[in-house]
Amino acid sequence: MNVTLLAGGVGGARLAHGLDLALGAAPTGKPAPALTVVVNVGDDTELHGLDISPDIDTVLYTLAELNDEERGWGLRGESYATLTALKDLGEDTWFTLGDRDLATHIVRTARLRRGEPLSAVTAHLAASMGVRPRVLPATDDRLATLVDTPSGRLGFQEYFVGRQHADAVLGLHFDGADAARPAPGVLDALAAELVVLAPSNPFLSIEPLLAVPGVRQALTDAPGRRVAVSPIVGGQAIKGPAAQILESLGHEVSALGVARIYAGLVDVMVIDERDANLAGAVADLGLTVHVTDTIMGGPPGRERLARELLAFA
Ligand code: FO1
Repeated sequence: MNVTLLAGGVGGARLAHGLDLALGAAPTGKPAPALTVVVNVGDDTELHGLDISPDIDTVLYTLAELNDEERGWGLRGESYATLTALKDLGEDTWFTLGDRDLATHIVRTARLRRGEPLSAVTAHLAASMGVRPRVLPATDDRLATLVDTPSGRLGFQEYFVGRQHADAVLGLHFDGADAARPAPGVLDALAAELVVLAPSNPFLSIEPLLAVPGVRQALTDAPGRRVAVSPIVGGQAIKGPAAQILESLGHEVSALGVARIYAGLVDVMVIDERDANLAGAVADLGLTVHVTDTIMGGPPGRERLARELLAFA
């Protein structure tokens, strides 16, 4: 079975891990089940001269079981000697980069400068970490999410980490998207038997993927089952600013609000059991509704949710 997950950061990484665990190794003589994770690059940034792809790294570290589970991003058991030294040299250190995480950014930057596309660099990093699924950036081209706020247009990480996503979001701009091309393999991956939209932020994580020309159309025309998992549970975001952004952009802050955004792009909407009362209204949008516990927690919870999704293929 071929499965493709469209993912942002932490929520996407956790579901990718669950799908990897659930798909497991191929039984002898059977073709290997293939998981492709297409990852948002709108959060990518450059700091200290290094190219940083936070969502790709969150997905890689989580699949390699090297991630810091509590924070959701970065590596477990990190040290920060380099960041402290950078601070002593007068650098801005608002973006926390651990010593071992920095090695990832150094390798990425060096290879990009040698002319390798981000997809090839990501494949190299994934192989080095023993990651089994194929992890693809949405595009090898530059695509930067810019956030319009009452204080003006902000770069994504300035909004998200620098200002702790405290500003009201008036709109989003995906700079470079018009000229971006899907990375090799992305459009083919959307022809999988199952395409899952992770419980990632619909505006900050999924929209920038769909903004790459051809991707939204390929998802609309996808021949397999298309399933989205709501990142809103009980009117609140599982993590991050999804609830505030839904509200400021005029959407209902609920799994129904998310379903309205995804109607036409997916066949099945997975909502949390705490939102069971919304199932009828979601079904009225023409979607099949699956009600379950969507809070994944640790690996067993991720694998359980993933198995329920695989049943839709
Ligand atoms: N998120 C934070 O909230 N604070 C940080 O200092 C931070 C550093 C960081 C470093 C490397 C990395 O791969 C991710 C990092 N993140 C940090 C997470 C990241 O900014 C966001 O979670 C994503 O961009 C949103 O999906």
